[in-house]
Amino acid sequence: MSTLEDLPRDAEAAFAAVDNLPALDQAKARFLGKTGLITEQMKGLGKMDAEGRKAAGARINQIKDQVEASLKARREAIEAETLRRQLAAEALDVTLPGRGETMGGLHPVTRTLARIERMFASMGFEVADGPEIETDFYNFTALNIPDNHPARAMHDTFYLPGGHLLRTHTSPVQVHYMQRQQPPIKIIAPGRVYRCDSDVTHTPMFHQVEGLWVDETVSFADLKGVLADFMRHFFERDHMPVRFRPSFFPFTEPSAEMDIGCVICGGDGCRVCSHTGWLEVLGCGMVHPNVFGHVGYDAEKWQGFAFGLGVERLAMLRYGVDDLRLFFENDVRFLKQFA
Ligand code: 2NL
Repeated sequence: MSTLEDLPRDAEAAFAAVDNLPALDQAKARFLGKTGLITEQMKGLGKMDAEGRKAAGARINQIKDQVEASLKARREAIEAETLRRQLAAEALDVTLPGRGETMGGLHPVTRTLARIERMFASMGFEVADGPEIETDFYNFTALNIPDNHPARAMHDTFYLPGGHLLRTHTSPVQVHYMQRQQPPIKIIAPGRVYRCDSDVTHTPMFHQVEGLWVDETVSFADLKGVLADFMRHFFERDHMPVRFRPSFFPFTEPSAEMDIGCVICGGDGCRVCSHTGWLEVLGCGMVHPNVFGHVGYDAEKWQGFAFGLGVERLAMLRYGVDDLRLFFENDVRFLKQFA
């Protein structure tokens, strides 16, 4: 048990032994608390006579002041040290070199879309757009696609509640346009389209550009000229073999598929062209009279051609990308090669 005169030294030693505020508070309680050593000394005063009590009381108060002073000094030292440590831990070296910025770039599909739009714009086509959520009429009926056509089947089309669907091609944009505007018209409709189909060569969302030129004398010869010119410019070739094979679409008659000489092997035959020397690049044809009927055009007066092409497919051929899925993974190591 410490005597009164030992208390200042004992307290100072106890305060010096701790290095944080909660531990300091505990040490303080041992000396200055309700059951602490100083308070203990105060209680002893009751047993003294008046004279002794006055002297001893004064001495205890002096000692208490000393203990409180050393407590205050220690508290300030701990607070200063805590602040110093925090500042040291949070220190920033503003002279270190910065992390630097890397320049972003347009997605290869976006670049290909822009290139296609620019080329058709230079041939006098206006760019049209419209909603991705459509009705059965605009996506199918107006395009002469009969009720029982397999393209309407559940497995191809994403149906939404309330009789709506996600457009499976951008033709509905052209149907809306024809309803609003009498010929002559010369438009392309680029955009996202959706099909309930997903494997190595199909993604549920992809990009399409459709085109439509309607006037009094637009012919299949115009179709061939416009599309062959487009492919030559798109692939930057002076010489580009093209051919048109008969095909079928409900919305065109006659219909054709267009092939170009393989841009990978130059026509010699390779994996990309399945050793045929040819690449299928789009579908096209003369607009079916029933389509004109659905939008209120006089099919006796107007004729025109239409086509539809897949943007990812053209991007793959132009950039030599062999896997469609790379366009949708958005791996920066892939994307930065197009910056
Ligand atoms: C393909 C085939 C094609 C059309 C799309 C079209 C649009 C209207 C009227 C008539 Cl409004 N036709 N579009 C015509 C022929 C083919 O796309 O294989 N696309 C990837």
